[in-house]
Amino acid sequence: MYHKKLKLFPKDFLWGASTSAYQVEGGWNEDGKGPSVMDIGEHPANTSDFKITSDHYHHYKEDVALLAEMGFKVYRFSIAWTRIFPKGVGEINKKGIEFYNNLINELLSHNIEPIITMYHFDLPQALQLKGGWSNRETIDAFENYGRTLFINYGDRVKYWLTINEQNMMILHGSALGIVDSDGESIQKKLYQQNHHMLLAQAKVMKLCHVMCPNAKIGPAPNITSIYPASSKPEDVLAANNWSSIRNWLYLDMAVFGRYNTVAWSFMEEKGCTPKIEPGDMEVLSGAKPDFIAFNYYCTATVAESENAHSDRLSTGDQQIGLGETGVYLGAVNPNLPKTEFGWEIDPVGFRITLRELNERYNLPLLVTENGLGAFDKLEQGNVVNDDYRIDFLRNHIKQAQLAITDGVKLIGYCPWSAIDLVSTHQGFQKRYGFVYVNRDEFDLRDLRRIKKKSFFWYKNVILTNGNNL
Ligand code: BGP
Repeated sequence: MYHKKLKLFPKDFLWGASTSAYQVEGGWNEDGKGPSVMDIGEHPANTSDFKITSDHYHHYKEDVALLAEMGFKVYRFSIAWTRIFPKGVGEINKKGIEFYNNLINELLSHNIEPIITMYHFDLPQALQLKGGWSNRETIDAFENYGRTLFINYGDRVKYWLTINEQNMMILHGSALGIVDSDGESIQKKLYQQNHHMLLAQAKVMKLCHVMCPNAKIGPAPNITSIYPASSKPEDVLAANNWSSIRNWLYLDMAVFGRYNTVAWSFMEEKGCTPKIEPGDMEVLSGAKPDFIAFNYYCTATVAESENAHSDRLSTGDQQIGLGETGVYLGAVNPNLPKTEFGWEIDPVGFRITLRELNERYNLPLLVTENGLGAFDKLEQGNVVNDDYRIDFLRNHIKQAQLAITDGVKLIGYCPWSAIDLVSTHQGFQKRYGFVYVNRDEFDLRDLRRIKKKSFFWYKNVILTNGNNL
């Protein structure tokens, strides 16, 4: 739909950007922090580990000052569960509590509201050794951890996110360190873990509403519209299948407290329906999010699964789905360009996704990730000319404004990432930040912070409340 006049971004729009603890903090075993599955998981060859990353743990004041200089209204970061509870449960680590107290206070002193992700892939290794999310005790451990966060930070934090990209942990668990194969069908195990994570999420949402009545809490999955590869009804059906399994399984439960029917029939078909204990469905339907946060990188295009598709992709990750026999087959969208790392670029798909979420759930929406990973180059004179990133973000923000004009209740935009950090699978060379961190894959150099061209551009976007792109 074309609009003669665009609506403006709301006056209190939450401009900011995102990071996650294991990708940005470093200090992986300092001040009593315990190991997480990300700290000790395997890394693809030739990529950095997560031990030092951008060393934000020691640079947080300088980093917050840079975010403030850009005019951030919010900063989305995650708390490392293992800084608070080194073993996931048990004794609280005071130094961990102190670090996030300092970070939150530093942000507030610069008028930046914290948006906290409680759990971003980094499950405590001690819990993993006891079965991780397969063990129902992890649900209680998460609730206990959530309670501790609300007690310690609930007086100052207004926005909470439960679990980052639960759907990606289930669909790509092996890449995110949460799966260990011990003979049982991996898929069955994963959907049982999914059920437990959904319960854990419902419990902390409820707890948050009781303990912090002025705060808001929501889930943070990776959501994208799914296109059929052609107008063939079978392809449209495949897109519908994949959308239910990839997107709505997670959000229908968070919002409506019930399993999505197509996703459930998929689990039945695969023999991987979770065991539901008495009382579980009451817990799941007894909690409601205040908003939906979601990460958007690009859309997906799929065909009917029986068709051998010549453009079938050879690798799978958060954005690239390979396929599932009898359900869908990943396809290339010939209308979209790609990033240097092979992810399609689809700003219009961002508007479509925003509309779809709005129509389905009628809740405020918060974008918690969106961005371009690239091989940035530090040029002479401390300059990084990341015009490609500016183009990417500009085109997405334009579509966000169109979605707002369409009637979508979008409350904020936090692209990935505030500063450079280690990518989930592709090391430090895949950079996303507004701030360049001077290190390479293995040589830590001086970890100096350098403002990229996009830093100055985004500062002006925020200053003009999105009017000057
Ligand atoms: C999301 C994760 C982030 C981040 C981002 C970019 O799935 O929530 O943690 O890693 O993707 O992905 P990558 O680092 O693989 O480029």
